[in-house]
Amino acid sequence: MNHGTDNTLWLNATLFDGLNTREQRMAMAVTDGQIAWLKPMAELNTGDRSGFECIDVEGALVTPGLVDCHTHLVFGGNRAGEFEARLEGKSYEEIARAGGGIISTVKATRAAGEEALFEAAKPRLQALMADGATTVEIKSGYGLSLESELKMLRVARRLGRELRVRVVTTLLGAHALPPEYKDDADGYIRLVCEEMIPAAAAEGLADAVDVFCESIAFSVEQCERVYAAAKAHGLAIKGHTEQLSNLGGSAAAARAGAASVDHIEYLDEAGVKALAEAGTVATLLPGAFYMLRETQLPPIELLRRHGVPMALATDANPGSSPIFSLKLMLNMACTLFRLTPLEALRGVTAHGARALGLQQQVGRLAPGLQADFCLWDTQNPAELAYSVGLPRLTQRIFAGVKA
Ligand code: DI6
Ligand code: FE
Repeated sequence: MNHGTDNTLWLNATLFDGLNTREQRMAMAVTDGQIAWLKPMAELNTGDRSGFECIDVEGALVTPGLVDCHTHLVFGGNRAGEFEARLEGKSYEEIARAGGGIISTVKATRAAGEEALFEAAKPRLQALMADGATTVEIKSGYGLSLESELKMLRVARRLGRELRVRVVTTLLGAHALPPEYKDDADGYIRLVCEEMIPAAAAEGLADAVDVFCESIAFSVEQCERVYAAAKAHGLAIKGHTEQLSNLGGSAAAARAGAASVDHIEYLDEAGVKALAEAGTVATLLPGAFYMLRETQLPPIELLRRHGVPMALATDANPGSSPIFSLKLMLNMACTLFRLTPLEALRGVTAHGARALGLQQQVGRLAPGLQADFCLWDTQNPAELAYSVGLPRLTQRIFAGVKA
C-alpha cells in the first residue's frame, strides 16, 4: 500500500467527519496538504480519480487527526512521590498549600535548561501522537518568572517545529503564586500583565493566555486583569475554572470572550448559561478527575441542554493528570462522565479545535481544512471509546503526509 503523499484519493472510508459519522462509504481527496473534496463512493465518477493516487481503505474508520486542546507537557522532574503521598491520605490541596504540588514542579522546571526540557517533553508529545494527536496545545505555567515562562514557551514552539504535529502555545503565568511573591498576589499579577504577556506576545511565543482561578490560586478579579492584558495584546483567553470549587470564574472568563473554560466540575447553571451566551467551549478533563478521585461531576446534562460544545483533553501534567493518551480520555469521558462515544469523539476533534480557535483549520474532515487524519483498525467509531489499548491506529496523516 502506498502511504499517502499529496494528491491522494482515499477510497471506501467509514468516515467520522468531526461532528457525525457518514452513513455511506466515502471518498476523500487530498491535495497540497488540504482536503479538496468528499463524496459518497456511490457518486464517484471515473473522472474523479484522474490525477490522484488511489488508496482503498476497505471500510476502515477515518477520523480527523485528534486535537488535545489542554496539556502542560513541558516540565522538569516528576511527582511520583506526591502520588504516593496522596495514596497515604494527603489531598491535592494540602500538598499544594505545603509548597509541594505545582510549586515543586516549578523548582524543577526553573532548574532545567531548555535542551533538557525539550528532551523530556518530546516522548510525552510522541506518546500523544502515537494514538492519533495531530494538534496539541501546550501551556507554560511551571516557570512563574518572566525568564522561565518564556523558556517553557520556546520549548513548546520548538516541539512544534521539530515534530510532525501542530503545537498551539498558551502562557499560563497565572498558574500559582511563586514563593518570591508570597503575600503579594497582586504584585505577581502585575508581573504577568505588564511583563510576561507583552514579552510573550512581542516574541510570538504565545497564541493564548490561561489562568488558574481557584482559592489555592487566583481570584476572579485577578484573572479578569489577566484577560484584559491578554486581549490588549491580541491573544486568545482560556481559564482553569471551577475545578475544585465554584467561584464564578467560568462566567467571568466567558464574559471576557474566552475560547474555552476547562475542568468545570463545580460549574452551576448560571455559569453554563454564560458559556452558551458567549459561545465559549466547555473543556472536560476526566484524567484529572480520575487521578484526584474527584466525586463532583461536571454538569454534562446542563451543558447539553444549553447547547454548549464540549471539548475533551488530557490535561497531561506531572501532578493531577500524568496521562499521555487522548484515546484513554475517550473511554474515561464515557465511563466517568457518561458522555456518548459520539460526544467524546467530537470533543477530541471538532470541539477540541474550537476550544483553540482553530475550527477553520483542523478538527473536521471538510473541504479546505488541513488534511490531518487517522485510520483505525475498526469500522465502528464507538470502538475508539469502548476499548482501551485497541483498536490500533494504522495510519496518522499530518498535512496530507504519513507522519
Ligand atoms: N489544574 C490542573 O489540573 C493542573 N493545573 C491546574 O491549574 C495541575 C497542575 C499540577 O498539578 O501540576
Ligand atoms: Fe490544566
